[in-house]
Amino acid sequence: MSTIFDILSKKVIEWRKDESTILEKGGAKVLSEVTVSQAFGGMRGVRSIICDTSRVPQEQGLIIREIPLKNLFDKTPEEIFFLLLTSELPDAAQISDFSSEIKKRKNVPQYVWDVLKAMPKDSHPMTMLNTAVLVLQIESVFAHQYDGGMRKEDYWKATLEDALNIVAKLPAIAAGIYRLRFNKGEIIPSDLHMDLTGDYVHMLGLDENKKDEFNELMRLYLVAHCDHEGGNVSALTNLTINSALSDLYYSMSGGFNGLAGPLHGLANQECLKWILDIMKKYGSTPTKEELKEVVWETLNSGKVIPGYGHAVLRVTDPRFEGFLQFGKTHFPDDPIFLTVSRLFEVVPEELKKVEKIKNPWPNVDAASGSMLYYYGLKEFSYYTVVFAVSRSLGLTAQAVVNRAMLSPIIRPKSVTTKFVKEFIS
Ligand code: CMX
Repeated sequence: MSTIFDILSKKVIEWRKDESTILEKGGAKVLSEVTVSQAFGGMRGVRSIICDTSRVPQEQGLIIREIPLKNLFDKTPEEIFFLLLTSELPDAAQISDFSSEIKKRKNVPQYVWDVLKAMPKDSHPMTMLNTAVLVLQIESVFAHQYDGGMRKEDYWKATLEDALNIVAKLPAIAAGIYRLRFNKGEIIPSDLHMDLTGDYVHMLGLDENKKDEFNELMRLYLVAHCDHEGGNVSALTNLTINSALSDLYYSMSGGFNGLAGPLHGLANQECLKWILDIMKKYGSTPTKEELKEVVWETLNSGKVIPGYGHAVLRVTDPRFEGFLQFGKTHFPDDPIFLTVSRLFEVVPEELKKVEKIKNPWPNVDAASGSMLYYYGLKEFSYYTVVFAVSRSLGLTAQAVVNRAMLSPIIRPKSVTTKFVKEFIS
């Protein structure tokens, strides 16, 4: 039976051939031009990165290896990881083999727990996660083999080793952080027989009540956040660091630091906080009129409406739609969920009135936090960690693919403001 290494070995040959042909035929074609506004404006819309794991058309949202996310909502994180890496969904034998490959790599060394336990008690859970990943760098197969003089053609194999190890260990690390940081008692050891979702839920150790439903939510959560093309902050950071031949532990820790920002992955924490504050102010689920009032209060105080807007999307995020549907199915009358749904009826119409906002529609973070809250995961500073566990699938897969394609160091050119002044005159 093929292992993931055998499957990718064949794919890599095809992919490299494909790239040679593209460069031969069209290497000189212009893919994008950069205006002065784009250079000052965070390079928005500049097409200058190749990412094959997923794409995000602005009118559709996430498409993973040419399959729209909404057609993948019933998959497991393992299946999605296989898809991201290989471009194909696994058959029964392949997923069984791939899942075993992950299961045998779950063990987290004791020194990781020692470092986490030594951190300040009020450390942000994302700081703990990024530290744990960085501390694990000593395990990097890539770093060791690179020191031993590995051939460039084989870089991807060592990167895949690191990728599998990181993805396998992250649920245990993330769950351990939850228990340490929020005084939940002893760290619960990983069950080597469980899949990624089941084991993560098991190690979080939340109330047994509705465990199956929570398991189902976590599976959806880990699938929905897995990847979002190559230009977002965490992906670009990860790829840039990785392109210096820093190993995946260095680059993932860096990418996660970006994910920790309030305009990126931290928005789910901010969003739920905002919703709970609103509910506190109005006593329960506010009316549409009250929500309108809050939206303008927030905007007029110079703050963003968390969970709304997107740098790329111009429609409702399909990930938001997935969570909305989950809430409607499992807890339609929950007051927090009702507030989330009602905000969806109110916010876009109000944001449309603000000319500068390009996308008034909700992104994934507008709903995801409220789902976790419902099942008893109430510490919202932890939510970005769950996001990171999921995003590790895409970040690691992107790095493996880039190494397979022998991608060079990322090094765009910067110019000074003085240069631009002279250039435009
Ligand atoms: N509320 C208020 N103002 C908003 C807004 C929102 N939800 N979304 C955009 N704007 C503002 C921007 O801050 C910007 O204002 P300035 O020119 O004064 O700086 C202006 O509208 C134009 O922004 P844009 O081109 O529409 O959006 P950007 O690509 O610059 O930013 C994003 C995208 C996500 C950072 C922004 O929409 C935002 O801050 N949203 C709220 C935070 C959030 O939900 N982030 C999660 C994104 C998903 C993720 O990456 O995880």
